Amino acid sequence: LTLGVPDYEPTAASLGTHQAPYWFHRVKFGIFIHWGVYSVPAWAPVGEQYAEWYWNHMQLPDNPTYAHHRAVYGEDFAYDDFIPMFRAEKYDPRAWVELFRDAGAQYHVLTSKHHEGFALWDTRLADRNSVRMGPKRDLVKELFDASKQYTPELHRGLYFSMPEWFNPDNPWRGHSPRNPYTLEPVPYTGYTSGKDYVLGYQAPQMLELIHGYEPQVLWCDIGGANDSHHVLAEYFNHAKNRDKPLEVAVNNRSGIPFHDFTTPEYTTYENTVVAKWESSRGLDPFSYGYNAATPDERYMTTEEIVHSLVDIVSKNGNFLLDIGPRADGTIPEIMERRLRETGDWLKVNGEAVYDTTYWSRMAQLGEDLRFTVRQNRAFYIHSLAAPGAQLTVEAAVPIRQGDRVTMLGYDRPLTWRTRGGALVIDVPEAARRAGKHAWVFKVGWE
Ligand code: FUL
Repeated sequence: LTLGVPDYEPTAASLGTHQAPYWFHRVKFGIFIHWGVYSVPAWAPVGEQYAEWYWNHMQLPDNPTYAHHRAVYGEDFAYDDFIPMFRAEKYDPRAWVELFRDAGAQYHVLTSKHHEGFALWDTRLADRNSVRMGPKRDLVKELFDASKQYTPELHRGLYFSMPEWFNPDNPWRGHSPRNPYTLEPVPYTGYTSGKDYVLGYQAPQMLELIHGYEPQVLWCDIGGANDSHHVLAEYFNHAKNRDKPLEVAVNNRSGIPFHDFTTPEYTTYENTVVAKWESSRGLDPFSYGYNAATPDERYMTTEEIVHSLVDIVSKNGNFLLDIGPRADGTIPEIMERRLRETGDWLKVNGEAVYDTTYWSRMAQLGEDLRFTVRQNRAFYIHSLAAPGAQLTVEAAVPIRQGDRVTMLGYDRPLTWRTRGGALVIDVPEAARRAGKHAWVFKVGWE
């Protein structure tokens, strides 16, 4: 009798048998972290451009970052002159993961390497990494170690940019970073063809992460030239054949048609999408990396975060909410506050979020209502607006005589009736005042 599951092979048919693991369906809320050399200048036109694209933007004369860079640092200041200023001297990975947990998140995804090519781990493949330069620390390892030790219930993922901006085969060849003096592309690893880049550098780096750090999510970016059939087969086999098997998920940006989940960016889907998906965005109005120019009042409010989370989860998505730490490793106060406030809401209402599924009949909603379901146990109605004295739900809510209706965060059962096809719930003033951001009504089937 053989119970072994056969190994994955580097073919479309074999990879196609892999799916997002069950935990990835259950978790719903993760924290994305964009941190790198770009966290030093930390600048972009507010609400318009991604600050983590600084190196690219500073070389385009029509881009406001070009003028900003010259004014603040001077025209002789190259992007890599920021590296010694990226010191992470106040980086406290334990404080980070405990904050993520307190925010009610159940996974985190750190940029192991963004398009700038600066690795936050101890890669053998390039000197431009955080162990040899800048912080002189393995930032990825420290985060994973802290997470395993202090928040073992969290799942750990890594972002990885497939093409760096110098890669000859990358999709933005025309916008590759240039030496600011000669305007030549910057070939700092010495690869001159895309094939050498992929086989000699990109794939080996991904394997370093897979074997050395064991991310449970591999969040690839941009695609382009790749060896992803082999890399992902190895990823899945490594996870499966480990002493204590890991369940892992890969997104849809590894450059091949295979994926476990899709990734709408600064947007979500209009309706339920049954294949697993995850929407990401920054707390910043339009940046993943820290933009020091963004005033606090432009950040997402806690209400917007809660509404996004509820909307996404009700349509079968996960919400990967991004923060941009400063170059010293501190998390800006406004970001920390927003995460803690989100955690406060989830402490009361999390049972209507975690481990739920979408309602198959969610179509034709009003603006303000969303629904989630806990298998065989409960049906949840999320009101994104403060309810009046009665909440009327014009949908065929699965409720029977004798079912109990409650509001999360309010301890007394609520009276209800059906009128026509609608469910009408009486909402006492005290219940309305007990809630905020989204009021969650529970139809208990137990
Ligand atoms: C995009 C990148 O270009 C952004 O900088 C960011 O990392 C986002 C999550 O993916 O494609």
